[in-house]
Parts: sequence; structure tokens; C-alpha cells
Amino acid sequence: MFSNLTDKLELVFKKIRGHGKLSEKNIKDSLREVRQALLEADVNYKVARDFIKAVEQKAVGTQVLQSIDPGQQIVKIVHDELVTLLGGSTEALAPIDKTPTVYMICGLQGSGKTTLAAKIALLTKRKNKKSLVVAADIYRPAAVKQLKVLADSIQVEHFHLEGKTPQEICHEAIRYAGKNFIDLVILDTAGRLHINDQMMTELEEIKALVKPDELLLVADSMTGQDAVNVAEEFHRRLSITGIALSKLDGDARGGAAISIRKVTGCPIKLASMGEKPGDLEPFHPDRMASRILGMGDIVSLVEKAQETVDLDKAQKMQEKLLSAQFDLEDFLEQMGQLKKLGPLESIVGMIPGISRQLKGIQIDERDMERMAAIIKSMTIEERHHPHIIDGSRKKRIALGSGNSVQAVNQLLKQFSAMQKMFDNIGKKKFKGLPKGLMPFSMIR
Ligand SMILES: Nc1nc2c(ncn2[C@@H]2O[C@H](COP(=O)(O)OP(=O)(O)OP(=O)(O)O)[C@@H](O)[C@H]2O)c(=O)[nH]1
Ligand SMILES: [Mg+2]
Repeated sequence: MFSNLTDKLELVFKKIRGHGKLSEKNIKDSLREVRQALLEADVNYKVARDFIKAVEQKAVGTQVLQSIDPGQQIVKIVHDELVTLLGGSTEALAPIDKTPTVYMICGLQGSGKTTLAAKIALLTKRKNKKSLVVAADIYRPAAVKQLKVLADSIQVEHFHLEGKTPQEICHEAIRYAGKNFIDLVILDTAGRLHINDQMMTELEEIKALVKPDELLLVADSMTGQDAVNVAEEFHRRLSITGIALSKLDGDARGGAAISIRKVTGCPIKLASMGEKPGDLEPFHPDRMASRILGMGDIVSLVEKAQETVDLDKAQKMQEKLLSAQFDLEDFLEQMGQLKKLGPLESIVGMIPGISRQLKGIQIDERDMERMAAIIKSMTIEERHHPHIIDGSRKKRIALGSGNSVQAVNQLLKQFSAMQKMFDNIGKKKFKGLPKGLMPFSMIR
């Protein structure tokens, strides 16, 4: 996420920290570089200008210059100001406290509305509440089916009426939900390529009819300033109540995420981090600021791990690792745990200081699958005692897993290197990580 911007800001901060003492000129020069980095990340120029002004006002004060560590102080001011820019505190979605509560989702074509509908439904299900996803996109032939497939995959009820208008479908869905004790109705509306009057009128009519408790706009963070302009227009016409930023897992430059709150005045409530129904997080301005500034986001990482990883197991694994009793069977299990957490790139970005080290290293999930296949072709004894794997065993394993002997050799080599790593620097390097998070150290 935003790796270019993060890299540039880290460089500026490194320079700032390098000065024992800071002069006003040092600060101004650095802030100019910060501003440049923001503009290159496609942040709205007015937002960037005001941001720098605010930071400068606080930074140039004598307090900073005389503090023990002025560089650190400036980084903190930038961080705090960025948190403010992103909205200050976390804003929750409207409570699900009626039968039914209604969330309406709108946005341009391809922004991620249908995917978001499923993501919210899954989140609701995890809170033991019943939701109904409603296909109100009658224009794109595959749209109804797409939502149905997603809904089936997470076992959530789906609603659609053939031959009716979107307004009728939404209206009927809410009546149906009321009768069937459904807690949350999620309306997936149709998008258009560009904002046009017909789409807006349809959305206005649906809104008037269903009176949604939450009117969410999905803004595609890959589209930079365009997303901000789109949000402004939607907000003007529909008074949206929240923004969901989608595709934050891609190589978005950051401009949309950083500017959208300030420009529209509308809170960002959700962050979409991938294509799967589980890839949704509440938007936390402070954590996002930390990620943007390359400080990682340990809090989200721990939460994610707690949701998906068996922490007891992780703890035992950590002990094994550190006492060098880690074998290939454990390795296989760790890969499985890691995969459950979601796209590797997005996990790596949450670990403080790691993202930069990993720059240029490709993490290929297919590599992991190949390694898993090789280990699965070994006997349990071989997994526990890799040193017994001789030439003929290697041939058998290669054949069994559909790989070459060379690939088996490579895996064994990597495994032994990893064992050594844990013996040497592992303990030192990762001692700052919370308990149970050792699996992440394997991403190296
Ligand atoms: N990487 C990534 N892909 C996403 C995310 N959200 C949606 N997508 C993908 O973006 C594409 C469009 O998503 P949809 O949910 O179909 O978008 P939509 O807004 O419903 O599109 P229309 O119904 O055609 O207007 C799909 O291929 C999704 O898998 C996300 O957060 N990250
Ligand atoms: Mg759709």
C-alpha cells in the first residue's frame, strides 16, 4: 500500500533525524520534500498545501527546535497531522439495531460495490446477525449472478426480482426483510462509467424510498484524484454518510485516501484490502497514518492474527522455533496459517520496518504452494528429520509432487537456511513482535 509515498517519506525523515539540531531552514526544506512526495502521490494540491502549513506552524515553534530529539518530534507532528487529515478518530457504520437496518452502496462501475456488499454481509454474519444482499443492478446482465455467487460462497441470503425496476427491487427487499427477521439489508446498486444524471436520479429515488441508515460510497483508491472528484459529486447529490476505500491492497499511490476526507468532509469508514469477502477492515485514521509513514501497523496485524490464526498454536510454534526444534511438518503448518491471513503483500506492509527490507523481493504465493506440495509428498518421518532425505528419497518426492529434484533440493536448502537464521538473528530481530506473531518472520 502506497509504497512509493512511504519510501519517499522515510527518506525525508531519515535525513531529518540525521541532524543533531534543526534549524528553521532544515525544517522548511524537509517539509518541501514532504509536500513534493504528497503531490507525486496524487494528493489534492490544496490538501497538501494546507497540510504542510499546519505542520510547519507546529514544527517551527521554538519548542521543537529546543527539544532533545527535534527530528523525532517532527515525525510525530507529521503523523498527528496526518491522522487529523484522515478523519481523526474511527467512525463506525450505523448500528444494526432495527429489523431491518438498511445500508445502501453506490459508486462508479467497477469500483467494488458488489464485492463490498458481500464483505459487509460476512462481517455482519460474524457478529451473528442475519443479512440480505440485494441485487439492484438490472443493467449489467452478469451483475445479479455475481452477487448471488458471492452470497452463496459466504452463505448469506440473496434477493432479486426479475423484470422489476431497481426502485421496486429495493422496496420489496426491505418488506421481505421485515417479515423474515433480517437484521441488515445491503443494497448493491448499479454503477456507471461516469457520473450521469440518470444514475444519480435513480439513486436519489432509491434513497428517498428506502431511507437508508447508511449510504456508502465505494471509492476506488487506484484512481487517485478522480475518486475524490467522484466522491464530491456523489456527496453533493446524495449526502452520503460514509466512504469505503477499495483496492487499497493494490499499488494505489495514496492520493485518494489522503485527500478524500478533507475534500468531501465525509468520513472514511471502511478499507477494502483485497478481492475476497474477508478482506475488509474498519478504517482507522491513526493506523493508516502509521502505515503511510512506514511505521507499520502492529495493532491491525495482531487483530487479524487473532481472528484467523490459532494463537495457542502460534505460541507453541514460536517456542519450537526458538529452541531450534522446528521441522518441515511445522513449516507446512505455518504456510497454511500465513495463507489464511490474506494477500501476503498486505500483511508485510503492516510489519514495522519490514516493508522496506522486502522491497524488490517478490513474494509469490505459487512458490508457497509448490513448497507445500513437496512437503506433502514426504513421509512424516522425513518431515520430522529432513536430514534422512537422500538421493533416492528426493527422486521419489520430486515425482510424487510433480516437481524436479532440483526444486526439492532448493526447498531443503531454504529450510536449513531458515533454521540457521532463527538460531542467529531471529531472536534478536523479532523480539519486538508481540507473542504469537513469529509466523511472520518466515516471510523472508
Ligand atoms: N484487489 C482488489 N480488488 C477488488 C477490491 N474490491 C473489488 N475488487 C475487484 O474489482 C473488480 C470490480 O469489483 P465489483 O465489486 O464487481 O465492482 P462493482 O462496483 O460492483 O462493479 P459494477 O457492478 O460493474 O459497477 C472485481 O474484479 C473485484 O474482484 C479490493 O479491495 N481489492
Ligand atoms: Mg456490481
